[in-house]
Amino acid sequence: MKGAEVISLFSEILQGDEMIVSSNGNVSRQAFHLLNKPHIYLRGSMGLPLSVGLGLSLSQPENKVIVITGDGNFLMGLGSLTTIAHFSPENLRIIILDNEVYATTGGQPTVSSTINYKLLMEGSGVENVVSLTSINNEKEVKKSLVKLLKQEGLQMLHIKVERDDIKLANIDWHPTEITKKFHFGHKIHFKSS
Ligand SMILES: Cc1ncc(C[n+]2csc(CCOP(=O)(O)OP(=O)(O)O)c2C)c(N)n1
Repeated sequence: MKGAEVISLFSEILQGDEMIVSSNGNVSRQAFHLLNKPHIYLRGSMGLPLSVGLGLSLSQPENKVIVITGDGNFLMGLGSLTTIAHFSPENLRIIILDNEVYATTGGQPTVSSTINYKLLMEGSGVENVVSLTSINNEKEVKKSLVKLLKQEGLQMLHIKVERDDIKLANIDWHPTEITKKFHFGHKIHFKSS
């Protein structure tokens, strides 16, 4: 399966009130076009989806927060993995779409091919980890996504995906617009100090 195919599969099983954080580049573009709802589509700097997902899950404990990240982004923000495992937010789910490259910028290899994700995440203290290391297993991927949404507690799902070179249009919402639409769409009100 390709990353975009996983995201569209995923969009079929969402219940509607989940909060999604997608990593910058292709993953955010694909999520933006396929999910077509107000979520946090990160743009610009890499490496932030784990920390943004952690902050969001702690500040919005009533909502399920789902981070969808490329392997490049996940690895750049790896320090947050141990913090996430330590605080273990019940409402947080992390999905890694691992194509072993920085596809957005032309396919330079990441260091993903030599990482054992299950060991990495479990060693950091995450208890519920699934790592799908064979590509193209749609049935298995769907089953794991359904389980990820249903099962209680912090969970991480690592999925090897095929490299996808299709260039998608940029996200045509400015980051401030993304934030405003997200707040409005999920009825989040911040108290002014
Ligand atoms: C700090 C930083 N470094 C580099 C870039 C350039 N850049 C944008 S997306 C991207 C690749 C992201 O890789 P990954 O998360 O694996 O997703 P993929 O592109 O494979 O879908 C890179 C290198 C950036 N935006 N920010």
